[in-house]
Amino acid sequence: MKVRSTWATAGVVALCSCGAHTSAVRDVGSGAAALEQDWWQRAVFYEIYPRSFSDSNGDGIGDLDGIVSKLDYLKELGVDAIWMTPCFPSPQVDFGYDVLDYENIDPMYGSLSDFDRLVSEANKRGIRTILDLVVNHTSDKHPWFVDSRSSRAAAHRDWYVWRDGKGPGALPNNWTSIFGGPAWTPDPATDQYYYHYFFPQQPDLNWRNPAVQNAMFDVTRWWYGRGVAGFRLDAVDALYEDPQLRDNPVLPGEDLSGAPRQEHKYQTKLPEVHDALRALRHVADESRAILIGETWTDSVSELREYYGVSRTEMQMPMDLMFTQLRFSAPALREHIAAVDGAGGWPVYVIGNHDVARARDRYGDGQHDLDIAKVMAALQLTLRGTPIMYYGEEIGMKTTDPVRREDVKDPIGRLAWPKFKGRDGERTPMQWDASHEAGFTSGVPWLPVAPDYQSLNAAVEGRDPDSILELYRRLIGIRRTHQALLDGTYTPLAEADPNVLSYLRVSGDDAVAVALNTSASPQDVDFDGLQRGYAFPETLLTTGGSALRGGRISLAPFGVWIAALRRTSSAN
Ligand code: ISL
Ligand code: CA
Repeated sequence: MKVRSTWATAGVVALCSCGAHTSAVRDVGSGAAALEQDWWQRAVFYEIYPRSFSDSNGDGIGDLDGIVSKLDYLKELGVDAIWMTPCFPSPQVDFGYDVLDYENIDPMYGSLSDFDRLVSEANKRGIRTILDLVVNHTSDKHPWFVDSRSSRAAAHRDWYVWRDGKGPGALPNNWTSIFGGPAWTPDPATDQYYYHYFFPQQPDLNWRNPAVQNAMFDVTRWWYGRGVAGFRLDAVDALYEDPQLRDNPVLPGEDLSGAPRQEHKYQTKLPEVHDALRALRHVADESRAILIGETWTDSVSELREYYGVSRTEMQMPMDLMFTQLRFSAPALREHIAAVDGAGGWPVYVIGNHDVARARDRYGDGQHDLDIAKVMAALQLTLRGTPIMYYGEEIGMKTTDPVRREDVKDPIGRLAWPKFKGRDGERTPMQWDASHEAGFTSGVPWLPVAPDYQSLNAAVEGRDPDSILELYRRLIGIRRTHQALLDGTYTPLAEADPNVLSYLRVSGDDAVAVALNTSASPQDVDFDGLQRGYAFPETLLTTGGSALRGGRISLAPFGVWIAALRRTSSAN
């Protein structure tokens, strides 16, 4: 069934209000005009999970030299910045999110000199390096915690959150860890409990202690001095806890461990978080570095707060709500409008190392690859910075372990079979059809997905219709069209239930995008635009979508992107 809808007047309204939009857009935080956007606003970011990207020495674990060997691939893809999840020395209980030395590299990944080489090789290719700062907690093996637990009088005692139980054998309160079980672990040596929002091996730092703050600020300075362009700040909303230790409200249902669910009201999102972020930003500004936030928010207004009053907090709080959206034009349209209108520079994320792969999450089980292509086109043509996750560009699938004994992520072992953990989105990158997908010459730490012989970067690099080629073309188009870099975002045909369409405009440059989120062909009227911008020059289409007789005929899950020129009547 063909469905017809129209872009009619939307285009005209959009074009007329362009000036007003522009002034808002041009307030980009640094006070600079949009034409002088900061590098991170124009950049395409790419998240690397180092264990799973490329193994250079055959031990089955990806490493820094492996990443260096793939920089040309990333450059060719069009990546401007890589964010590496933690590669600091760590017992690896939470695969690096349990740090025991913030100023070194874990030997399994290489050495500091390998790191320096990585930064300089990346820089040679115009790629900046972002590290992941685990600010909320350390490993229980970190010398700070080892000292802290040694005695109540220890120098680092107050670097962590120690409390007495409420009575003999009773915990300080009802708080739970989001990884299951109580958030308090008793420590017989000093007869108190320590607090951990994550695993017991990840004790929370006490951010109310200025010594802790200064130590973390110094860590960031140390890496900025080594050429790091910024940090992704891990679990920022968990930095502070209620000093009165009030009990959390209990909710219906069960958490991962089968205990009653609770609202983590007194453990997260305390207002003090923003003081810490301003201080971290102050230090970042000394080195013109950027802060990216792992900001799991419940609303756009909450997301907005992370930019800070007068943009004094993070430049790039991630919109992770995007990963939870349904793949449907109305749901996407509504959310994008809210984020775009929130006043900060949007940061769109469709997948990461904590959630199922985008291909399966947005997919309907039948057209997953087509849907992944639509999501790629969307993420790379919106107003804002895209952060990709490795493997997304080749359409990798979530590959969960089949047996509990094969699970590596401790949450998966705990919550099996209800939740199989995060291994599924962390399987080795599929480079080619050779031994273990070209990831390692040895035995990979997590099995390579069984589809690697046909689903890999080498095969897709030779196929003009592959998702990898689509990503390359999209990034290329993004780079060469000012409208896609800094242009306003104007939704079109907002009542259309199946097609998400919008216009991006920057001065004389305009790009129109139409995305069919349905499994049937759709027709979109092109009339409205002709009064302001016309003469479409097709930049990219999928599935044979095309402009026919003034209408855009979109294939099922089709993508149509075109550059427009301003007509004389559009002044
Ligand atoms: O992973 C999640 C759900 O599956 C999230 O709740 C996640 O644990 C939380 O957002 C914090 O994530 C970050 O810190 C964790 C680490 O395990 C995650 O990998 C990291 O992204 C603890 O450091
Ligand atoms: Ca290795």
